[in-house]
Amino acid sequence: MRTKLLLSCLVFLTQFCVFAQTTIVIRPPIGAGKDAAIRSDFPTTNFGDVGDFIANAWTAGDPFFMRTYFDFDLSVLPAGVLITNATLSLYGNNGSGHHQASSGSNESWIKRVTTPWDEHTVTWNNQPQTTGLHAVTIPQSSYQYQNYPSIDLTQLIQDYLLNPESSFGMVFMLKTEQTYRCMLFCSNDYGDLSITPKLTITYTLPCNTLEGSVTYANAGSTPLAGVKVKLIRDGNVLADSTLTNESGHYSFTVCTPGNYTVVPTCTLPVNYINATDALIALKHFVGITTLEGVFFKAADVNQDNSVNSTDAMMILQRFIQDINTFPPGDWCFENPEVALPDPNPVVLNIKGLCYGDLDASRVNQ
Ligand SMILES: [Ca+2]
Ligand SMILES: [Ca+2]
Ligand SMILES: [Ca+2]
Repeated sequence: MRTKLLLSCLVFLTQFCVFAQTTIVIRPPIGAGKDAAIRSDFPTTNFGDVGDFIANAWTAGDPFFMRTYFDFDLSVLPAGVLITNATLSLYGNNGSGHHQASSGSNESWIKRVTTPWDEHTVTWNNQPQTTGLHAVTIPQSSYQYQNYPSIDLTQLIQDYLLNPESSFGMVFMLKTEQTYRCMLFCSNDYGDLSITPKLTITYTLPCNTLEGSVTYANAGSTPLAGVKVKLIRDGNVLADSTLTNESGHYSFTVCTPGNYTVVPTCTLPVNYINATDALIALKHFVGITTLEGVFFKAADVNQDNSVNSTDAMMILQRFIQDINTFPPGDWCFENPEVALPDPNPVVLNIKGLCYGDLDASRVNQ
């Protein structure tokens, strides 16, 4: 029983091991949002710039219907977010002759749109397709110009993010399109930004696993055990540190967004610096070979961002023990960078070399 309880707690903790909650409000400037009404008795006319955000069934001589397609730019959300809450706010439009309280219920739908549409070409005849999955009900209004400041779209927005290839905004339409029913709000084109449609989203991100191995840059990729690996956030914050295990493996759990750099530091003994290493530096200098990556870094023993005869000479001096250190120290590593959070586990394998050991002949002692 205790084990079971403990396991449940662990599952609970794992599920709730997430980045802190973030809330954003999406309300584009007037005219910069995406919404358009369509009307059945003007089946080829676009109403992309009207101030009405409308779902109705009315008459103008003959009966007609109106629906409103709309979308919010969700690209402002980081990839992989978990939506904890999404609220749509719609505000009553009293600048029009339409009425909400009318014959029969004006209860309406908000459904996800599954095919593309354009704000300035969508019409009744070419309106996109929708799905009823997790469709949201806007309940019947109690009075004219009623505001609906907290319509819960949490599940619908999560669907939207999980199915980007089939999510193109939403439609607002009456549940029963029967004459003299209407629900009317202000669109993004309405002249008062404070009552245009607004989407408020609260989200979290799962913590990231950041792991990899630290190995010597030789043919066998010899694991470097006991290497201290520091995790630096945004250039100067020491976020965490750990030691590599016998396989050279390291692992971090990261729950704070930021730009991370992995910085191994090593005090293992340096050996096998010899004339061959100096020759490799010289070959690079004269263009016979090209040193790249951590090999270039390890060859630049005086750390002046070039590899030349001065470096070759210093490597020789180290070989004959004329000097016993290089200006930047004994070890250099790749220092990979990654922006977190990332929806997937991040693997960063890191190569290291002793400064000067350009044929990677060092052996573990
Ligand atoms: Ca519009
Ligand atoms: Ca140099
Ligand atoms: Ca060597």
